[in-house]
Amino acid sequence: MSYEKSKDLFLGFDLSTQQLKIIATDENLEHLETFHVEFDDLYKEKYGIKKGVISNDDSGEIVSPVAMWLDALDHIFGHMKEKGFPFDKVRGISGSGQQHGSVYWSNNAPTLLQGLKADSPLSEQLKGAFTFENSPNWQDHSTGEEIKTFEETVGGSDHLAEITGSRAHYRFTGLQIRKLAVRTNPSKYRETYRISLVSSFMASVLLGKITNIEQAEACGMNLYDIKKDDYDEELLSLAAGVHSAKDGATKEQTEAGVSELKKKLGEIKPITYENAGDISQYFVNKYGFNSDVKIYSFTGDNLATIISLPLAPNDILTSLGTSTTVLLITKNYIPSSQYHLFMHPTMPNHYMGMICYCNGSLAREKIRDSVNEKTGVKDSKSWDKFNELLDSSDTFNNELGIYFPLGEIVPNASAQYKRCKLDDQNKLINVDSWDVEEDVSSIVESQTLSCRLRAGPMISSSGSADSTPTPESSDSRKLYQDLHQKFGDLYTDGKKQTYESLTSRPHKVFFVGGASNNISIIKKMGSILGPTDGNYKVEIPNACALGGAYKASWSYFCESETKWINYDAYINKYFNFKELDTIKVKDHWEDYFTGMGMLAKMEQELKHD
Ligand code: ADP
Ligand code: XUL
Repeated sequence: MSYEKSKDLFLGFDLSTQQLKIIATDENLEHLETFHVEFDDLYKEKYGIKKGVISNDDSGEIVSPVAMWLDALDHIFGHMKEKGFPFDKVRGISGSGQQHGSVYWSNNAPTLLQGLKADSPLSEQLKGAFTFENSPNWQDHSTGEEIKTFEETVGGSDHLAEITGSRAHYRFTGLQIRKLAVRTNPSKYRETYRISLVSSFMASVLLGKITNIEQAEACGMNLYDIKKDDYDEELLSLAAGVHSAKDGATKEQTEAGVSELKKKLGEIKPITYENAGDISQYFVNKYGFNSDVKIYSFTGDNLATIISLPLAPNDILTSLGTSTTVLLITKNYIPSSQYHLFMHPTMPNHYMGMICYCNGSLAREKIRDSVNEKTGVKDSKSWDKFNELLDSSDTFNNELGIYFPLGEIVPNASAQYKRCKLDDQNKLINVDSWDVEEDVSSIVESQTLSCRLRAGPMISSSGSADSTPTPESSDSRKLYQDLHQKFGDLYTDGKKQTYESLTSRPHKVFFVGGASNNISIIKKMGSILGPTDGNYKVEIPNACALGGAYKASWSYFCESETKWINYDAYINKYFNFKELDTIKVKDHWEDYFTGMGMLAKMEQELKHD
């Protein structure tokens, strides 16, 4: 790789569960080279990990060794140096970390970080810098008790979501902190000087000083009041184990415990392009960075993914991996216990909605397998027959199925199948089974309609004070009235759907992930979601690292201009649009109003555990 033509380089980090990745981009957002370290390849024995983590099946505890991340950082920079990487051209660094994980610094950390010497590895010099040697991982399931405590205390999951953007989840940092502070190691918790998230931990190491948690990432803790732009004191008291009712703490103990935890977490400053400082001399001396390389705040991996694309408000990114994750940008703060809202990492007053489904590709594979078996397709993994059937199913035929081979998160329901037809009186009739061929279109339709029902409130203009209302067209008014006549009021996850939420269309829809290679599937999905400005398929194998590099170069650009440049304007200017594949789709948005009504009603009849 030759860097001769590049003037300025930017590095984007991705510290994920199984690897550390770094992408180098130039001043034109050109992606130049990727470097990575697989943790299992190098550290299986040294740290006793498997797939990057140490798991305890009995307790559900899953952690990652912090020292391993330090080793990985030295290793990857060492490898880049061996390959002659021009560190002296790097101007800025940002990146992302797996969300929710936390790192616990000791009192010695500031001195140790400041005094790092180039002649020995980070992990050795920072041995005494942590109170806990492991970081709770996002896959951890050991905090069931804390979920109950958090939700009960604030009056339920929906109320917790109102405050923090999400209901309580095992992996969320506040719950993990409470587990350590109350159940597993109160004295080490008390000894802890500062707490970082995985993202701010990596930024801190690069800076040689502990830096703040970034505001968008802070929303993954169940501690931060998004509307107030500040910590919620009652939730902090829970995390610190000093809640009056739950922990029997006196007023003084609560106040002291809350203020102690606030100090440990540090202040959360509003989203900014401003740097957090210059790179530590350790990296200057050891690898040849210039002393004035700027370190910009690191964010969460999903948050970094949305900034790797020219995503504007009301655009949807549909990630069709093993599970389906829908990320969207919205101005509307409409929280729900069924999905997550985070602040947007580069657009003030915007949010990222994240809907995580459990039943995605695997549920579709089951239908594919049945179709292949029934029709005698030899290659059982072939999608050809499935696609042929999907392509020939043109519009909605008043039949819909729900396919949950695994328990589902959205909506919260146990593993089950449900198939319904709509009769002439618009009544739902349960059907035990139908030809498996029917399931092909039905599964793609119901998965997409679920997303449309949930994205609707977030992309509609009704929830936002300063956006222009959707022009009320007589067509959409009529569609809404017909729907209402058939089904009455519709509710999704306990919230009433409105005219705006049911009739708002997304702006653009982007498809990524394994199943986005299946054009028949994404065409069907696109035709139902009905974006006004097109459907696109994108290959972004290193999205979160790339998002980090773009964030670094955008921040550097804003700093050099000494003013805020809108992130989407910046990305649009430099983004290589050739990387987007436009998918031509027949628009069936209107035909699926009845489908929305059916799905909303069917979801209300689902079984729960
Ligand atoms: P991960 O969640 O591990 O990142 P990927 O993004 O690689 O996964 O997606 C894997 C899933 O993509 C598989 O479960 C598979 O069903 C689905 N997939 C891959 N290719 C196709 C295809 N041509 N048609 C439909 N599904 C596909
Ligand atoms: C998001 C989450 C995961 C991790 C993966 O809430 O827990 O997507 O961020 O690294």
